[in-house]
Amino acid sequence: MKDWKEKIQNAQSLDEIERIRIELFGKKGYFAKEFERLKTLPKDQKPVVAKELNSAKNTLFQALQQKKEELLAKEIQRKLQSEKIDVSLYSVSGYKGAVHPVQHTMDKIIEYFTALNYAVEAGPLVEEDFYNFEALNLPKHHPARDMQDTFYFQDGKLLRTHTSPVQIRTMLSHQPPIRMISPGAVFRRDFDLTHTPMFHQVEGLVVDEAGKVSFANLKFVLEDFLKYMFGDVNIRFRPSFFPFTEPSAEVDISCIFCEGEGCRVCSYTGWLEVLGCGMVDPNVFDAVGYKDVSGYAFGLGVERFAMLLHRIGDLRSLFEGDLRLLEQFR
Ligand code: 2NL
Repeated sequence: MKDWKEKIQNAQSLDEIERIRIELFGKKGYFAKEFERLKTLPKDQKPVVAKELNSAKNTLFQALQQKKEELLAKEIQRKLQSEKIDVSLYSVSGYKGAVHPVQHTMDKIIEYFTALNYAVEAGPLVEEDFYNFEALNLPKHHPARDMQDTFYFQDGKLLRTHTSPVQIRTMLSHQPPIRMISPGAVFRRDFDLTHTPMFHQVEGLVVDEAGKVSFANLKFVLEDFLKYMFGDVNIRFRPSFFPFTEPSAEVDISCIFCEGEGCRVCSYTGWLEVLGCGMVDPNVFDAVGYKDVSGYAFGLGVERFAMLLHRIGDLRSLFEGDLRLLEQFR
């Protein structure tokens, strides 16, 4: 009994414990033999020895169990130590991430306007006709709707064709003054060399009491913005038309590839069109219930800005996810 206890105490491994268990409690083990021997004893001795045997069996079984748990805990500690991984270590190889040129361009645009205290607003990609068209002075069956071929859902909802619905939603939930931009993805049924069905826009809107916001304010901000984006370029405003602004203008910068000399990129005009803008049409203010206000708005395509800034020749290369392009922007 004492020998067995010592043997258990001195066990070094779970394997050893298992061997002792078989020696003690196995079919041909110590206790099996002792209980067999019990049968040969005189009748009066049997109960006494049986009691001793049972008590020894219980004691040793508990000692074995305790030692087993002790060794198991040690084994777990040893495994935790040997399999420890330092997740804070730097990896030795592999690709570093990079900001995609479209996101990088959008970030730079957002940075300019947030510095001027413009709020950055977002809205749903799946829109309703009212916010995307109706409120923007684009009534149903108006030919101008064809300008932006739209993805429709069967229930009449649509993928927004511009981020203007974000401005409409903001005007409906806030009172002027408003000073905001809405960057985000937009969708049009258009896919060729210079168009992708998804692209990104940043639109801007400023509204205040009537007379407080002028075309001159708009011109100053956009000229300053374009110099921030493109450096020392010449800028011109050309009269244009949008259903949601009146008057409207398109904005050109002098070609950054030929500096206005004329090249393939600017179609030998010396100018690149980069923006649309204007004073918000009174019909838009009527649609959102604004009275006695004036405001300006503008919109731009982020992919076009990214291509000019990073001198990327083919629009589609922005969407292919080719690491050879992306690696150049690390
Ligand atoms: C372009 C032209 C533009 C706007 C977008 C706008 C929004 C509201 C009211 C009035 Cl809620 N206007 N947005 C105005 C002028 C031009 O975008 O060529 N974008 C690529």
